[in-house]
Amino acid sequence: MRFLAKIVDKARLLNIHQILRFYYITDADAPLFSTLRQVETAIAAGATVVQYRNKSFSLKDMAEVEAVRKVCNTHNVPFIVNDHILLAKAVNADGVHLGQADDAGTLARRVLGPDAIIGISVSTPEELAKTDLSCCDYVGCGPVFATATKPDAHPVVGLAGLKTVVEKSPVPVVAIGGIDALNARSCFECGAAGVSVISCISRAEDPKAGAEALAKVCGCSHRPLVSGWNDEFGLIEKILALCPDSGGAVRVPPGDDAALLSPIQNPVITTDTQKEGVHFRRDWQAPDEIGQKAVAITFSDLAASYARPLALFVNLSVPSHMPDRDIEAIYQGISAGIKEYGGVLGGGNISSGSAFSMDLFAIGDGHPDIFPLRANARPGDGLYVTGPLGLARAGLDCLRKKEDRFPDLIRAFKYPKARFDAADVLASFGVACVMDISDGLAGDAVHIAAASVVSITFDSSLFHITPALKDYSAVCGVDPAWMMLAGGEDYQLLFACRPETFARIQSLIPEAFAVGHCGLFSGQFITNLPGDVMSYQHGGGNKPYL
Ligand code: TZP
Ligand code: MG
Repeated sequence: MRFLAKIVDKARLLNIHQILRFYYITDADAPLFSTLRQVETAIAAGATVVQYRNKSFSLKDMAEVEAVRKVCNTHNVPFIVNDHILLAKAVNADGVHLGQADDAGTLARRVLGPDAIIGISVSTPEELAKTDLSCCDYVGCGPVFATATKPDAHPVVGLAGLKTVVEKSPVPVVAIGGIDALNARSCFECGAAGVSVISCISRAEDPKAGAEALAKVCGCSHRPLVSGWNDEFGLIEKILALCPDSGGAVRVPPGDDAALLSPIQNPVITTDTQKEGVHFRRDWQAPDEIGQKAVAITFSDLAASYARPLALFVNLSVPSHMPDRDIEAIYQGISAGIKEYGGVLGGGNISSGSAFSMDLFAIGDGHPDIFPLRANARPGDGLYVTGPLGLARAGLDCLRKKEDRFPDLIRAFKYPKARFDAADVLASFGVACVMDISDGLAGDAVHIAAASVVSITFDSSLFHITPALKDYSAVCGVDPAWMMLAGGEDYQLLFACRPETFARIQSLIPEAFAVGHCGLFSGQFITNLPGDVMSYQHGGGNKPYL
């Protein structure tokens, strides 16, 4: 466990070093150059982080803050707010920078959460010694050189002062005060992780040239400015070009007010919602991975219902700062998912919203004879799964802990499969009790037990533990059986049938295995659940269930 903590710290440190390299701070009093243009210029030149600093901030400046945040988000540049923890919280900033006279870093951490970047100003080694850095990710040290931008700045600390602060500071140090392309290198030579600048861009005769010259010293490269999402119709056209041609069940392709489907014998309909921060995180999953997983998850319900996918409808809610290319990438993933499982994009909608979320609706063609139900388990049935469990949960934990030694587990979290192949086998044996496991074996088995009024007894000695989960559990000190019972998002099928039927099924689905059996209802849905197993909450770990 200690070893792991070290790896996590190192990952965070590396990341912070990269972020601090070219740190632009906005200048609310620049005579010729609006805050937004300053930020665009700095970002285009290659700035790695932007701080919104406005000593006379009032609510009338809110639109400006939002606009700066949007440009930063669109270009994946962390956005930090100076002084105001609550403003940082209100605009969902990536962090806050505090002075010695501002609220404490500990308060900022409590309000902004564990992922926020928190910086604090320190001018001298003595001040550093007095400062509580327990919640800080970096220190801003200066003024290193004389500056007219902050009239109340401390006396100049010089390169020697900077060097001492760097040596004594437990967190990376960014130099500030009077820095430009000519003297920035000397700050790096003192060990600074980055340089913070205002006037060498905001008040330069040629701000673009000033920003580009500094970027060069910082080793940052120019990035093309892109606009955020704004043209629904243009975007829809591009999206439709990415998706498989309509046809099949959809007689009128997307573009009209509604879709016209061919008649279907057994329409099966399912819906799912995917929300940023709850079901996915964009710093963990690329947009195409998010789209592809959303399709697999939605179609998994069709697989569990013995239905073939016919048409998928997707409503996207996207914040205005999200660039077109990310939305297109989401649809590339959606398209890949549809191509993998069949069906077509039947239509959808894009609207702007405060957060990124997707609502998906899928229409499938059901099996002519069987619609499996959770209520069809019988006492004496065995309880089985179609493949490995616990991998996605372990993968999620790896992403949370920035643990990169288990790529197979991370892949299991990012790319779950809808088990149509296994569903075909179960249907061919007439298995009548099936569901897909999204919330973890323990939580989902309760649904079967409750609907069928049976008591389920797990038998963890029967669990198949994959080598990857075994390794992960040994390294991280977790119980693999717990991961399999409590972990969610594997999207294997959970089913109940007679043991002799399972023996035949297993010859066709070799990775399937027994997890327990169903008995007469004894007053408890699960007879032997370890006390600490809880049901899986997407995005939130686990919560006590029942
Ligand atoms: N804190 C110490 S010096 C300073 C701040 C905010 C001003 C930096 O501005 P410039 O124009 O880069 O010297
Ligand atoms: Mg301050």
